[in-house]
Amino acid sequence: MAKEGSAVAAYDASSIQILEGLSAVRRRPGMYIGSTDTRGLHHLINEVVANSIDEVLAGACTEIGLTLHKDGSCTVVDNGRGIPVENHPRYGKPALEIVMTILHAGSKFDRNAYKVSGGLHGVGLHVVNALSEWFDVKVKRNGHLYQQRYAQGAPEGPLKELGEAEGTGTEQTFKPDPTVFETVVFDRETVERRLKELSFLNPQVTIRFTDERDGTQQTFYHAGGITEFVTDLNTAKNVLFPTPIFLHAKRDTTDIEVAIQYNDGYNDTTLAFVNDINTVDGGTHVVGLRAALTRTLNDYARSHNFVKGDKEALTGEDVREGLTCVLSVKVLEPQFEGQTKARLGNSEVKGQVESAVNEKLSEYLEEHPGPAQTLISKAVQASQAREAARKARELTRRKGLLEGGGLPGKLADCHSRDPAICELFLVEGDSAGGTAKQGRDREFQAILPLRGKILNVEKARLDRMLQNEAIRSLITAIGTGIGDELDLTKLRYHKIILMTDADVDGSHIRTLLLTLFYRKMPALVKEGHIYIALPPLYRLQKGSKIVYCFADAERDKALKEMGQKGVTIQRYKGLGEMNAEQLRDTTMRPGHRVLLKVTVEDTAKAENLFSILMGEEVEPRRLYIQEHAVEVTNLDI
Ligand code: 0RA
Repeated sequence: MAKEGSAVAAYDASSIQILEGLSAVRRRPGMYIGSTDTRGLHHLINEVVANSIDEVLAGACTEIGLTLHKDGSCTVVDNGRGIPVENHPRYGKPALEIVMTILHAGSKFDRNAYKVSGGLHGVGLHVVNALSEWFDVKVKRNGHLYQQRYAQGAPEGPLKELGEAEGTGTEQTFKPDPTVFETVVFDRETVERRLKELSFLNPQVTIRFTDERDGTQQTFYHAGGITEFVTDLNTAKNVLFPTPIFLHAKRDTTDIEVAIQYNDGYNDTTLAFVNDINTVDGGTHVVGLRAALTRTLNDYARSHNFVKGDKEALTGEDVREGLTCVLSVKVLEPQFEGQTKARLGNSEVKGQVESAVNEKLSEYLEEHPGPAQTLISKAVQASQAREAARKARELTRRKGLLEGGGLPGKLADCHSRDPAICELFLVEGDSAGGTAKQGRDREFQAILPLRGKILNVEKARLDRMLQNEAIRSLITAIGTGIGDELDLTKLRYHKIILMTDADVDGSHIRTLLLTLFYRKMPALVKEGHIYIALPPLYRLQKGSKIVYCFADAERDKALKEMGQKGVTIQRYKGLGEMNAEQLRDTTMRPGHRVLLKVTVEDTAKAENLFSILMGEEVEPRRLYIQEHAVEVTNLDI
């Protein structure tokens, strides 16, 4: 389309600027979205949805819809004010095109003071646009419908006016570029979890989610906000008091909200958000919250004669036993740190959260003696158990020394003492353990067979956990210790590999181990030391040619290539069906094996499933098994 007058020069100049900006994003996508794996892919959705959430925060939007389409694209629609389409004076073209190609958080178009920035968050729609094969935007505004389409970030044509329309809103559809991303398949559960989370954090909005790939549809609306979030997290637990404690305060420009409830379990489930971003690695806000919790509960316990003197002081671990908590802070200029930018760095926030929670929580406790006494009694009990655990640990240490070397007798250790190259295989059962011992490379591969039941850590306290032999030998072999005392520098193997059968028992043991690592040794998961070995499902043989396959599709492909005739197929039901050589060549040998690195999300998923299947409430378990009947039977073939 021809432009007239002085706008021409501005248009050309800005077009060059835009193309340069786009190619910068496409050249180094990781700089903008962290990575091009599945995490980076889902970052695109977070970014687009965040823009609609900004309209919610501006009080201009009540509904958001998200649809995953069969062709791999994603639509986000909102009933906000619509991205402005008026000409931008400096660039001589519609504001929408500027938003889609240049501007990002920090621009004069900012609607939300609590912008998300700092590393990977709030990078702007132009980044999503640049990394999409195509991006289609529709805007309803000023009584008209407008539309524009982009390819790899560049406009395919000018903004078009398509006709009249009622109301206002924005509809964005984009298809991630397969030449940029390692995977372009959105994961329903990841999207679902994020939308559910956002609906708790923004109780004003209704979020509808449709996955056209499998026909599922869900609506998220939680008027109760983070209080309801905590109630939801405690669904499968026995709570100590029915209504979560809700605290809200402001310190300077920082807005602080906390919801707290205790259950009769032993774990700490604290989810922390900064400007709606889940800070899985914690940060200053979490440090402030913990300090306040410990201080306030100790003050209350002492002034109400639950404990005497400093000797009996409750520790942080004591007051967090059985805690379920959601902390949501809004920070004006958040600094996100760490590899995945999931930790808050602003030092001033620690004091702000600490002071707010100290004040509001002590007020609450004075006004609600019922819940106050219940939760203090729980912390006092925890403190007594901690003392018992300390004694049990001492005993374990002494016992370990008497057995010689301190390492468990079951462990077939490797020769090397360089943790960086050492690997520990956790193998289900003594028989597979024996095969693994023969098949390993003794130089750097150690084997620990796990016999019998691993204790259900969901229900057990530290002292009982340490009485379980399988868990004790596991912890001793790993070398770091557990809980607050975990010391990563003592890690004896940089790869800890779970090697279990591909059946229900195997998946049960895997879940138990993942829960143990997630709950008691989270640093091992976060630092990427936990792996799952993937044994083959099939062995195809024709004459002297042998092919191992790890999935049904792979088997079908291999069958075609080998010619169906004369091929014998062996289906492996467990590790025990392989001999040492086969196990080595398919599952243990670097370069030949397939290892899956376990992420925090994997463990969170396992953990949630675990609460449902192993917790004490019957109803959620029944519902889960009913809903997943098909999957459960598939697991057991
Ligand atoms: C800039 C200014 C205004 C709204 C928006 C951007 C806006 C952006 C997105 C992205 C997705 N949905 C959106 N909805 C609105 C305010 C415009 C005004 O004051 O009318």
